[in-house]
Amino acid sequence: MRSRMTWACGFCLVLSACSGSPGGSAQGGQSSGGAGGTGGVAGTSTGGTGAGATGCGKAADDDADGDGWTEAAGDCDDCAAAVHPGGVEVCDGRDNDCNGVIDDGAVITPAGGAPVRVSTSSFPDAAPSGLASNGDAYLAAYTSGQGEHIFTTGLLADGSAIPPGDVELSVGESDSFGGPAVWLGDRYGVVWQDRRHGNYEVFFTLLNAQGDKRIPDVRISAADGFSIYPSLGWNGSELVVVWQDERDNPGLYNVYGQVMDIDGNPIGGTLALTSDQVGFGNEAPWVAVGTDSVGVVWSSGSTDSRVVRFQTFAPDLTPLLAAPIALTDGTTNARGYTVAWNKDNYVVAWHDESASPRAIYAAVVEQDGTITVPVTALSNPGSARSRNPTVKAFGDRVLVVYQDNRDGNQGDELYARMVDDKLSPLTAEERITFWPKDSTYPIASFGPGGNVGVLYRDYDQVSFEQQVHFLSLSCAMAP
Ligand SMILES: [Ca+2]
Ligand SMILES: [Ca+2]
Ligand SMILES: [Ca+2]
Ligand SMILES: [Ca+2]
Repeated sequence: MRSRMTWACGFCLVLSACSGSPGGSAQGGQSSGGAGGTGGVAGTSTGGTGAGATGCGKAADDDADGDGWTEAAGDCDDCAAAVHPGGVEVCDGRDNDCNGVIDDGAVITPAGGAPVRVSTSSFPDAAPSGLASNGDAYLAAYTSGQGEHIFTTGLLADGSAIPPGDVELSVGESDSFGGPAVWLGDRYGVVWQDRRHGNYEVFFTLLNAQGDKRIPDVRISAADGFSIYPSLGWNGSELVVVWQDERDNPGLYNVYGQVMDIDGNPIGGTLALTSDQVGFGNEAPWVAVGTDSVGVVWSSGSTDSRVVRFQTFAPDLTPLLAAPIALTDGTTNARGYTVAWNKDNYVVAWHDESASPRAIYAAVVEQDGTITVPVTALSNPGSARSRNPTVKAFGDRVLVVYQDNRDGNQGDELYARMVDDKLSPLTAEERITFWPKDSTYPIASFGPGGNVGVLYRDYDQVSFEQQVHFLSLSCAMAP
């Protein structure tokens, strides 16, 4: 028999009735390499899995994508021929001219199409965990049946499934919960947790665009107690996985991390990223990869009081700051946090369930820990509340998508807004879902044509089951 965790902050990411979610893990797929599509070069997608099979971007003096520029000469993405100094900026989720800004000046608006149901299994509920793109299509990952199974599926730009559709990622009925997916230039990487070994461990594998596993599952953690809530980052040559781990102290968590090569081979040991345990310990980390650093956000605290903590690390996960930064003061219930790298600094965002207003909040933090933009409300829910932000960074601005119940439409709807790199609004808050009942847990990814795909949970309008759906925000260059 399966057993299901019910303690304080168990798998609230898929159990909407549970209000104690630390949240971060419900927002997979924010590939921290920046643009979701940073590759997709023809001919590099069928490589093997041995060392050196990455296909592009391995040597600074190679011109792997054949665009005439090496990394050393300034090619900021040697996996994409449409990206190089002097390139023409087009809507593609990439920084074509290597000025540090993705899709300069482009306007992102709702595409207008109806949401597409993604989860097709027979389970009466499903929750999104990851969304990434190779520039031509998406890979979606989701958990079905509250941990019964994890599936992945390829999606076209409009959200329609690429045959064969759902492919099971999990192994048997092993209490499996999905995590983020990231495009690695010629393949997808995905992380998740399951308890095939008795208690939860973190796993990784590589998938092709159809969701087929290309290597056996890689076990990332091997420790007493639960290892859960993995997040995944990619810096163009190395992966970093972070998760919360119970190995040091039963019932109390620390954040752990592991650097890996593109094939899932460990580089260095598994490292504890936190040590000071308060309340439940350190939970539900989220990672983003910066130019010369790795940014990790997590929380510590108790059921109704949480501190959002942030720390930067060197690429080998050596701490860069003497101590983590506290972004909230512990008097409120801050949750649902995430982090993205925005050209020069980190944007950390979360929601607060007891602040006034109960809004989406964010701060801008430099690699050296300097907070250059203090905590700022990104939404204005009035007496309602906003939750679970997902952010996509463009370099000079940030798109934030979140859920909010201000409209009274039987629960939450998704909203989107663009803010600048100082967190000042560039657009109004715009509602992007309209079906009755809750629309929740958005995960955004750059996708084909620079559109921003959003994977989220909504009620199927026939069965009224909570299923994973997809909608698209379209990119248009300014005239
Ligand atoms: Ca090149
Ligand atoms: Ca290039
Ligand atoms: Ca640019
Ligand atoms: Ca572009």
